[in-house]
Amino acid sequence: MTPKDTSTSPDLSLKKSSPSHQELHAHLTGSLSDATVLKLLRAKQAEGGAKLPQSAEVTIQRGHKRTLEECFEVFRILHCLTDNLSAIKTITRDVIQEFVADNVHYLELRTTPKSIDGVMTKNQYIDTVLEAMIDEMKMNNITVRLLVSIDRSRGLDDAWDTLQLAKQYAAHDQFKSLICGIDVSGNPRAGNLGDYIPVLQEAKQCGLNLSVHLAEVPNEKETLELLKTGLIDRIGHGTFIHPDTGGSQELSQLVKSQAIPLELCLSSNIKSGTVKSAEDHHFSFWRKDEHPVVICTDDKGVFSTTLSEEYKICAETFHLKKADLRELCLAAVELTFLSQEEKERLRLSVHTELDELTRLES
Ligand code: 6MZ
Repeated sequence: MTPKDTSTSPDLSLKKSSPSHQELHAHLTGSLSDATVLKLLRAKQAEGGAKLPQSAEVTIQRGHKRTLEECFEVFRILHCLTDNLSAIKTITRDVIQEFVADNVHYLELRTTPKSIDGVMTKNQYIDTVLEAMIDEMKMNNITVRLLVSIDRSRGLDDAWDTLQLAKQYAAHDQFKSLICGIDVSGNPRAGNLGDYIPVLQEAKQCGLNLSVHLAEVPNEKETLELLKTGLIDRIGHGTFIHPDTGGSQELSQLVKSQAIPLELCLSSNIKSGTVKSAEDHHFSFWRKDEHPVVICTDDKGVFSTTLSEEYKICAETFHLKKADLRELCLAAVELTFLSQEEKERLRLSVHTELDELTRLES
């Protein structure tokens, strides 16, 4: 691994001239910065027994690409570095601090609970993530919520297990307000999402919000089956749904009729090769149709990006004006998995901030 040794602690300077953002699609392990990876490597080296690959590039710099399969290999390597509770605490804290430094005021993190015999249980994994979230919220101006991820490559038993865990925490006195739903992710070429529908039905019955990675690669049959369930609250990526980007009228009609918002991650899609270039990104087609979308990072570490960079790419590519960006910001608030009361508070604070920025500019 050859991460740059730029700094061991994140830059906390806030960008005051641009509005704060809401991040709704960020995988915890994929969000690790080079600085954090280096910290973890050093901890492993200090332990002395690390079985680590000799060389691997963790981040994908601008202009560079990898296949989706190669990206999933990077996750596997990162999981070797995050195989204990101390590392889970470090990565959760670092990732949140880095989002704070990028002027993110609301963050929905997602992660798959993992267990390692004799080292950590899935409960301890989630406890550690939630405790780190609470610590960081006390010290920073950020609200963080957690989506518990089902990894489609881990099979149905693991998915039921994850759902039980999510239900347990969603009913927990101390933690319930921090759990905002279930994410379904993992290698889109692994398994069949249709098999997971009973899990999603139960999740929904329990009042959990559902964000599902859908059509990240072309798969009309699977996408149709999932959309027809009417269970999905937000779609991750949705690259091959719109008829202009390799989907179909039927798929896009199903998304539109249910008004399912899309979580769009430009750098991720471009660098993993599912979208040719920013100009070709499905953002433009859905926006033209006035469909709800939110700009997200996906894996800010692996794809070497930040949320403000994603907004910048979007603005430059699609010639968005300041007003358009602010409209996107406000729209993002509506797409959060917050309760109505919490959403109202966030909406108010974003409005106040945007009014203040407009006043400073005039
Ligand atoms: C699908 C993705 C993903 O859970 O270990 N993940 N799943 N598509 C993507 N697009 C590139 N990026 C990340 O974070 C890493 C995990 O998030 C999912 C994968 O399951 C990956 O192993 P956690 O914190």
